[in-house]
Amino acid sequence: MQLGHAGRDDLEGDADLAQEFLAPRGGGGQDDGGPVHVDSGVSIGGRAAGIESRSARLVSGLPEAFTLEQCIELSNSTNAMNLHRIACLGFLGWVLGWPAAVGAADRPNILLAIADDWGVHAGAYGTPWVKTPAFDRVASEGILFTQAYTPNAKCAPSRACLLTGRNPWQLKEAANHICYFPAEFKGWGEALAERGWFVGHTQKGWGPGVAKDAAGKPRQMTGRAFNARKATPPTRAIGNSDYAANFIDFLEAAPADRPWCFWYGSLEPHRGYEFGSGVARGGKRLADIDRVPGYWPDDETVRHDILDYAFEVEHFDRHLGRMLEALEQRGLAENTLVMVTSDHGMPFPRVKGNTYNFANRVPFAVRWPRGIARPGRVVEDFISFIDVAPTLIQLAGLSWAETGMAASPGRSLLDIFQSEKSGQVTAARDHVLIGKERTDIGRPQDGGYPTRGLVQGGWLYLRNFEPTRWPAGNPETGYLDCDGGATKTHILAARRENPADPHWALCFGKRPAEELYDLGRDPDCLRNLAAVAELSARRDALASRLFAELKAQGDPRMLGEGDIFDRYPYANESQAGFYERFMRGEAVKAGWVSESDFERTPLP
Ligand SMILES: [Ca+2]
Repeated sequence: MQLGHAGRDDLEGDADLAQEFLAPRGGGGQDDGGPVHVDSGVSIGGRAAGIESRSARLVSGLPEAFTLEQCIELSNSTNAMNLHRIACLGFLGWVLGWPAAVGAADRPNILLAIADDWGVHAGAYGTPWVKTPAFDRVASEGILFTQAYTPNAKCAPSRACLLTGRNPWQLKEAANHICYFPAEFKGWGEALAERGWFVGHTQKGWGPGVAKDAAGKPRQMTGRAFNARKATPPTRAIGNSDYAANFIDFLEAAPADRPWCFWYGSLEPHRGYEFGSGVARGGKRLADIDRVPGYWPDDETVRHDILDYAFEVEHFDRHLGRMLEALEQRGLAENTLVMVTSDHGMPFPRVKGNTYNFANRVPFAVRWPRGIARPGRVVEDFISFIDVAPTLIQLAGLSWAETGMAASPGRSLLDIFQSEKSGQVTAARDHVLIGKERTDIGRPQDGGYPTRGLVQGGWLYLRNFEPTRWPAGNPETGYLDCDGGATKTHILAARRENPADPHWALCFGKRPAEELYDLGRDPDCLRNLAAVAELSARRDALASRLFAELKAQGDPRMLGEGDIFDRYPYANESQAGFYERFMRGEAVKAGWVSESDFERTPLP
């Protein structure tokens, strides 16, 4: 069959754009050129061995990680009292501005592995059709989070939230995909480098988009690039970067007397895929798939597409496994924080670029032998990408003020690392905010599809601010807000046969201003309950909380100034104004969708 993706092939003739904007495999992200409800099978392995010694090291290494209340509580406890006293003295010293007792050698190194477009599919989450031994190992030797979210399910804005600790509506231009990143927002990669950390990355850092400082110089948001090592890829659709070898080059270059931070930004499982590779090369079977989400047809084409995605996830995981080995061989595993996640859900219709359960929820596991109490825990707290920056800044022994980073509404995860509890550790972490603006072009005047949402208590509430617009982009311009691929091609073809096709309506059709889903009964978010009278009080309570928090965070959408997000320029000038240019007959290129994605006439 004709493969839907045009990504890599089209990009080859346009290397600069490929590098800078479309994050192809084997190319680089911007920096080079410059969320469970676990559906099944989560195993909770209790591993209590070595807790005491770990606690001791943790306490001596990170006194500032305790709150004052914790210190009082801890110093009253009889367990390891002296150690806690030391910790609390350290904390008080930190509060009072005493010189930090933590030497550079005591700070953990940081390895952040971020896959591109990987949903919550891993052995540790009970997924039977993908093998992720490295991720599962990080989880079993650390903490597996079941309710981790990105605030925005598209590459550039998601990564912007991860780096800055701010929500997309607090990031001006950086709320949008392919933007000019505002010089005023610093990320932790830059903050750590300024404080003497050795910071580097391989492949995709922040992006796609353009990030320059106030003087016009390209920014190194994830440090220096390490991309020299190449390897033969397992399919023709996977890039040739040897991520793990690049990490080893980074380790060799890292000065022994400085802590380091490495960003492993794989280009998998971003599209395109080699159709059928999951079966042909990965040894998978279509019957391995336990469940196809209700918004896609369950047939061979879609199952192949899912397994091809799985095969690419495994490529990411293999390199992660080699990186874990490299840490062990160098005696670095004990004091390295390994954090593994993805920028958002899979690159399939109604997932990437959307605001549903499987769009914003991401895989998330953290290992740090010296700093995580009772490893092997599964934690159900709601955490967000905006919590990562406060976590890493605290681990680095820095105060937020001295980083020069704009204020973050996120909360450091250190309390969860240090707790011995599983399940819900911190009661206040009971919800997350999500939202989007322009996650791609393809609508008149380069308009976005503005949405805000709240996940709490098993419910997802969404407010769509421009419901007359097309969520996945206009049909006549190829639904550009949805990457081309076998499942997309398949669903679009089905609507041409049957205009009432339910999958098309769910994935590409217009949506009402309000949506409400019962995530426990309906994790696929198929039945919108916003108009159910019996649920109106719940709906309104969720909306009130959402809007109150957004207002407190200065969201322009709450202040009647939301249109500003549509006015920010699209950073790829060759594609800006795509809708108008295409409609007047100009041959505008869009390598991430297929020719057949373009409807011949506008749809009502
Ligand atoms: Ca991505």
